[in-house]
Amino acid sequence: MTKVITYGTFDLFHEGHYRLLQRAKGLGDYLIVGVTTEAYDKTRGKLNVVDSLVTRIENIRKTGFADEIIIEESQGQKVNDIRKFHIDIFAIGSDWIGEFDYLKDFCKVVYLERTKNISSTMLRAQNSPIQRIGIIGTGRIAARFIPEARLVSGVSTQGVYNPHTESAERFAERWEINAYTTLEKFYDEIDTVYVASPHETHYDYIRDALAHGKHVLCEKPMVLQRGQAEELFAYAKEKGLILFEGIKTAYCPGFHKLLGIACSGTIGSIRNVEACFTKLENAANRELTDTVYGGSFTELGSYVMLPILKIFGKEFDEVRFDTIHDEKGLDIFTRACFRFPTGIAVATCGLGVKSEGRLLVAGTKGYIVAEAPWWKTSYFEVHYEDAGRVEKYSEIFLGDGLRYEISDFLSMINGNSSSEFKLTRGESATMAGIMGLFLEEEGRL
Ligand code: C2G
Repeated sequence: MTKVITYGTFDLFHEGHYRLLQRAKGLGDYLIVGVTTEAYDKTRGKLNVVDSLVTRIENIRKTGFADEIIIEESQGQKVNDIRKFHIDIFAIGSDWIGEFDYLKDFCKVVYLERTKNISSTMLRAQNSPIQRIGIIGTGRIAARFIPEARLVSGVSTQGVYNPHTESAERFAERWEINAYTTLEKFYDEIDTVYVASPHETHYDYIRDALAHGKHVLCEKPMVLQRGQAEELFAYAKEKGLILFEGIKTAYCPGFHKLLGIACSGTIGSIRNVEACFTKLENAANRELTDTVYGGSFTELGSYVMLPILKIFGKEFDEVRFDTIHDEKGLDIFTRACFRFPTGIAVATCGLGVKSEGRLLVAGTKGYIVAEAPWWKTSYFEVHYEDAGRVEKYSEIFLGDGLRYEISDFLSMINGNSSSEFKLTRGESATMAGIMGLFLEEEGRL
């Protein structure tokens, strides 16, 4: 008898899950299905799981494919299960390719092709809240998005659009999703859009997606002019759709803890914020070759402006830019100095100059410091005049951290506005306005 085992959350049970179980069963004579507990999903960073364990087990049972259903409670359990149940084959969807190769020492490992198309007929029939996401753009950030989206229950990455057939197909093949080279077909088969194309194309893509009735999650910087941001937010509102700027730091739990403490009065009244983020970029990359929309401020400015606006608000009295240019005239190091009614702030970013990336929030009683990579906040300290008194805080930050914004975006689509405060429309528009001022000063707008 050939014994097969597979594992999963199987939340919001859909045809991808059904087909996976069907083929896993087909590999042998006896199928064991391991279903993850809520606690295990939490530790492995799976967000937004909707169905209870009981419902998820019941859905698997109803397929008739499982001969036995077990509970997966912890990391490392798979090896023990394989030994305990004398398993011959471990099967899992191909979105996990390579990840479970370590089990080859214990049994055969089979990756079954993931189901690309979650059909709208099926979703409608089940009244399912699954959002099929279509990605616009095939760059590095788009590739980072997919594994993160996989860990948010309730979204399924359906495909990618790029007008260049070869790029679209190469990307789609790598991630086992559909390739679209026309927007009509793309919009037909998806519910929401993730815009991950070059900055200057965002405005047109967002407008078009909203016009087609799609919610939009757009990579930062959403747009580079205040007027464009305001117009798009108004248009989204008029259409009853969510338009959401993806600055991952704004949605990660550690950054929230830091803001909460900063605003709690522990360090007194805040008078100064300094945020720095530098990343030495390859000279051949778009960021350093696009002399109109490239450069350090458009690339990293959103991250360094974020804590400043969150702490001092949107109303600054003055902003001044100091910039170091390369021979092409592109800013490789930029410092934006702000004056607010109650304090001052400096936002520093660089693609061609390396500096110490740190976030410092100084108050009348003490200061908070978070070292690089503070934009993926997982640790920070609170210091006081008494150097011996240091409070240390840590918080979870999983993977690339995009899952947090995807999860909040999904909640907003589902009518829950409790995370709207994390990055308000006004804050997004203010950032676009500052980008616009900078580009004007540089003579690029
Ligand atoms: N699946 C699929 N096609 C889809 C979606 C999912 O074939 N469109 C597969 C997954 O690859 C997985 C199974 O369905 O094999 C269950 O998917 P999830 O519920 O998302 O669970 P997952 O997070 O993949 O569980 O121990 C847990 C496992 O390691 C992974």
